[in-house]
Amino acid sequence: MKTRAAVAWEANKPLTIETIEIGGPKAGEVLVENKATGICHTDAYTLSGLDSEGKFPAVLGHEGAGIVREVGPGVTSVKVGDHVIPLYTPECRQCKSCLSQRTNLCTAIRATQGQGLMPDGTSRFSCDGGEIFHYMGCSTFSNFTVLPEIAVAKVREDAPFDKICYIGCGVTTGIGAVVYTAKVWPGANVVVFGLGGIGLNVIQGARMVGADKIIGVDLNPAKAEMAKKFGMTDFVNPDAVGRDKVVQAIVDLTGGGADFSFECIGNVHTMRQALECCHRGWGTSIIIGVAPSGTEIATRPFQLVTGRNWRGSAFGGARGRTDVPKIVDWYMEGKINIDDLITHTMPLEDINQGFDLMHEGKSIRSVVIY
Ligand code: NAD
Ligand code: AHE
Ligand code: ZN
Repeated sequence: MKTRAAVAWEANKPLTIETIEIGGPKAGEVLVENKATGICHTDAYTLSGLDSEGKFPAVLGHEGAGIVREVGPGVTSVKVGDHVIPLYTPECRQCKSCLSQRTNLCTAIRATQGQGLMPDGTSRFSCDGGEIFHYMGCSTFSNFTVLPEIAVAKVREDAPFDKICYIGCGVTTGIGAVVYTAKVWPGANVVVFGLGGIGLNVIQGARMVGADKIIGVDLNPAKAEMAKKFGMTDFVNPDAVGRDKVVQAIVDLTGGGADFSFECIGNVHTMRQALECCHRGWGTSIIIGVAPSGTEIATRPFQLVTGRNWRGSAFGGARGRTDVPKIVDWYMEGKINIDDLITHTMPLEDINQGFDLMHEGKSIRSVVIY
């Protein structure tokens, strides 16, 4: 069948809207009609050409929500008409990682996903006979997409697509990093580097679990207002305190260092600051930001010898099929705020404006509505 999609033909070029071919679902797969998709900084990262797994041409997008329109042979966990959120971190419940209960990083289809292909090693997208790659197993910048059933979370049907699509990445990544990865305790001091679509969700997660000080760090002072609304208690502008004095400013504010810090930028220099502003003996820094391939992090090993912990978090440590429906419930019950973070909506034709707004620092989340 045919579908409308925004295609990334090559790195650093605007997406173009095309009518492309999409093959139907094979065994264990489903065809999903996307109703909405957010634009995450990771889409921009891959489009920039800095992603070692970035393949072109591709249909990008990994923050969607939609309806199952067709199921392939053997599909048992969802049916036609179900509302779903595509998962770039699937949950097969059978691989070593899923069974370990120690990680959300399911390995069932990771190898082919990283190559822009479905689990059988083929692409289902093509245009004028030429192959187009999938992206992060989701390709939500296409109106219709094909996914393995282990890569969709079935969600309640009264939840609005144009809001819950954000749970497909940003909301879950930020809140999950607090709740599932770091397990921030009530009364903890928390520092958040980067007050964008991810960092603001870390902030609301920290407030939700009862953190004491929630310190935000961003070069763009315009981000402070929204951050305060979501629970930020103190703001550090690196240009105001001096870029080499950010660590000291946080140590002073917290009376010795943060219990937890979260890097939500994707910059190896701020990753170092995020570690070094943590409290001696126990402070834990969580890397969420995705840094350009080829870059490396550095610190004095003494920082770790003296008890600071350096960790990372993908998709907030959430197990997609298990945890995503619960996060949708949190939203529907008013426990988390998504609406105010979606600052812009647009039709697919205007998707490049969403990228422009992100680069200009004018949006938190842009959502494309099909
Ligand atoms: P965003 O563009 O919305 O926000 C980034 C923020 O960082 C902006 O407010 C910007 O002003 C600020 N910033 C940039 N450079 C800075 C610096 N040197 N010092 C202080 N602030 C600075 O991006 P986002 O969608 O929130 O994504 C943030 C990062 O998280 C990206 O690297 C993205 O790829 C990554 N990410 C990771 C995961 C994961 O599972 N680990 C999931 C989603 C996104
Ligand atoms: N392909 C990139 C890695 C990008 C990356 O780290 N992705 C995160 C999700 S970002 C969502 O916005 C992730 O889940 N990582 C775990 C995984 O298995 O990919 C690169 O740099 O090579
Ligand atoms: Zn993302």
